[in-house]
Amino acid sequence: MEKSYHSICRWTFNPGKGGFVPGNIRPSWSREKFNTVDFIKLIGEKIKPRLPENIIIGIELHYDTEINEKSVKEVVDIMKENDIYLALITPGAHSHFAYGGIASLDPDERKKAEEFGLKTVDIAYKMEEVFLNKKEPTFVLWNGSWGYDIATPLIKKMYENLKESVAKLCEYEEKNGGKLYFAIEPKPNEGHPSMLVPTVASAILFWKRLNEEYGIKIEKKGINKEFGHSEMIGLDHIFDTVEEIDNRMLVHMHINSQGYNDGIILGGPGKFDIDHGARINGMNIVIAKLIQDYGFDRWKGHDIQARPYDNEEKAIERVIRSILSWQACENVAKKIDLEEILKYLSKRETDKVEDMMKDLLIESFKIFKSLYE
Ligand SMILES: [Mn+2]
Repeated sequence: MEKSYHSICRWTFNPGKGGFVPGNIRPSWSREKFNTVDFIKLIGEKIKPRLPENIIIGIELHYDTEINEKSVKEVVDIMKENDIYLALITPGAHSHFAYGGIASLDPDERKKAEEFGLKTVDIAYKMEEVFLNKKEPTFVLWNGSWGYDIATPLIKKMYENLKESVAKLCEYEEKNGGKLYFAIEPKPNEGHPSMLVPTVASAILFWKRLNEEYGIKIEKKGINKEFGHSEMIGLDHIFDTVEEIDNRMLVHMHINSQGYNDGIILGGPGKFDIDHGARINGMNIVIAKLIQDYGFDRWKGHDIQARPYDNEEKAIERVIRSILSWQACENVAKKIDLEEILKYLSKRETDKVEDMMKDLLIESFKIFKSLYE
C-alpha cells in the first residue's frame, strides 16, 4: 500500500483555550506537566498504534515555545526513537510581536522579529536527523503577526517591509543548506482585524513578487493552505487548491475544517477560527483527487483544536479521527471517473454528477468506520 504522510501539531495538546471557555479542562497537558518530549511519547503510545501501517507521522512545532535551543537535542532523540519526523517548523512570532512583526513600522520590533525568524532556521537545521528524505520540512510563515488596525497609506510600506524581510530570511536559509520548503499560511484575521497576505491568491502573488524584486528562487516556495481559513471567509478551498497546483505552490496543507459543510457539525463562514478535524465531505474528496493527480506526496497537517469540553482521551480521539477521515476521502477519490463526470457536465447534467458524489460520500463514511473500528 502506498504511504501517506500526516503531521500532528504540538499545539493541539493544550490544557484548554481559556478566554470564553475553560482554560484547564485537560489538566495533565498544562505547561508544567506536559512538554514536547511528552507529546512525542504520547503519539508513539496512543496514536501511532491506532493508524494503518502505511501512515507516516510527522510533527509541527513553533519556535520558541514548543522547540528551542534548550530542548532541541532531547526532542530529536525521542523523535528518532519513535520514527517521527519533522514535517513543519514555524516562528511563533505572533506570541512576541503584536505590531506588525517583520512588517512593522517600529524599527525595533521589526529587527527583533527578523532575528527571531533566523533563529528558527537555525533550530530547524539542528533537527536535520529527523528530516525525512524528499519530505523535508516546510518552514511556515503564518501571517498572524503581520496585523494592523488603522487605515493609513503606510500599509503599503508594511508590505514592502514584509517582502524585504522574507527575502533576507530566504537568503539566509539558502546559505545554511537550502533544504527547507517555505510556505505562507494565509488567514483573513485573528488577533488583528486585518493582516497582510490574507488569502491563498495573495500568497501566490507574494512569492512571484519576491522572485521579481529580489531574485528569490521559488521552486520550493508555496502555500500552506488551511482549509478552515479559506472557509472562514466563505472562499472555495477547491479553487484555492487549483491555483496552488497551477502555480506549482502546493508544498504543505492544513486539512482541518471550519465545519458546517458536512451537515453534521456547526461552524462555517463568518465565525472565529474553529479548527475542527478534517471532515468527510464532497469538497474534500475532490481536493484529494486533485492532489493525487498532481502527485502531491508531502505532509498533510492537522492543525486542530480539541473541543472546549473534551478531556485528554477525547482530544486524542479527535486527532485519530481527523487522520482517518482524510484517508477515507483519499480512498474514494481514487474511484472518481473524470471522463464520466466530464461526459455529464458537457451535457449540463449536474444532477447526475451530484448523485455520483453522493455515492462516493456514502462509501467514504463506511471506509472511515472500517478504519476506525
Ligand atoms: Mn485554523
